[in-house]
Amino acid sequence: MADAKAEKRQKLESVFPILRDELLGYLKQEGMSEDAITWFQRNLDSNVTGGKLNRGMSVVDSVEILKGRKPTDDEYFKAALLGWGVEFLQAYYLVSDDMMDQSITRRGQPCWYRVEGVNLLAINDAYLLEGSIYYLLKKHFRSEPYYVYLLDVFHDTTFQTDIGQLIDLITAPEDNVDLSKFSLDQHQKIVIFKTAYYSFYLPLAQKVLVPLGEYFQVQDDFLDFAAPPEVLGKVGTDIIDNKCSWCVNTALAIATPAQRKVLDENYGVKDKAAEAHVKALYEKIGIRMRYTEYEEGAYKRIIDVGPGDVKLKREVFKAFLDKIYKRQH
Ligand code: DMA
Ligand code: MG
Ligand code: MG
Ligand code: MG
Repeated sequence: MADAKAEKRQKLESVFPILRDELLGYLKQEGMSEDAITWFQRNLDSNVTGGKLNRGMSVVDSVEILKGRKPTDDEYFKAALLGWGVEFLQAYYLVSDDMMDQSITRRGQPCWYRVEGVNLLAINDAYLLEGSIYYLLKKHFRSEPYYVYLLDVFHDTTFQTDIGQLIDLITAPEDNVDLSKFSLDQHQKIVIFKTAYYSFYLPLAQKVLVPLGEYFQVQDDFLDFAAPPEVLGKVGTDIIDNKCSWCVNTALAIATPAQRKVLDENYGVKDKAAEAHVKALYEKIGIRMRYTEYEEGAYKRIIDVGPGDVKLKREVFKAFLDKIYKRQH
């Protein structure tokens, strides 16, 4: 089972160099300098690869399950390309998200904008990652009847994610901590828009996958607090950054007035000691146990409502869910 998964992953990974070379080929064809080509290649290699590839794999798995048979080579390539399209979109968001969140590491490496010589060029590198999606879609799908639909779904989820990032950032400005802006309802809106659409709706384009995406971002919020950086591949910054995270909203929902005071005084404060106070409070309210309860509840809820009335095979749904249930990073 583990081997089959590794094999599937390798197969998908082997498509990446093809796509990368097509993109680099375009720059070559346009007479761009070696410097430009090398820069773009480094951008692609550093930011698109090295992740868990969950989103990309989900696209390929879904195509296979929905077809009910092994895809032909051409079908596989197209599915893999779309999977990589989602990974490119993810890369685009991670590069910009890390700048806005002032994060330090990503996937066990320094964030791209912190790499020597990159800095604010990372903004343009993010745009290049986004533009790459549409170059590849056009190249391979232009004459398909569903081409416009593909463009739509990528554009729509991009816009939704932009809105999610907006509400994430303005709900939790780093220089103005105001926990009265937080609530589990506001948090739900943020996670659905900033994560669920592009991570789960986009790979399969089924509305029912949004709750799954919501659950996934709650995991991301919890792991930011709970997972060791060496396992997570990034150092959590949510407390220091004043993020509207599942953890703080869960704490706010049950805090005594004294605990609320601790949060007001320490949340979003750029100081390790303040962060430690918040973490201690999380432990005190039993956040780990609450998270476990949330996670088990989410799994049951998702499995129950999942396939039912929608024309989506239970198997597709479960394949998604099992990729992330109880994940540690
Ligand atoms: C994730 O938000 C959303 C996007 C669009 C990348 P986040 O800042 O919590 O992500 P991470 O924890 O990976 O920085
Ligand atoms: Mg972030
Ligand atoms: Mg963010
Ligand atoms: Mg996070």
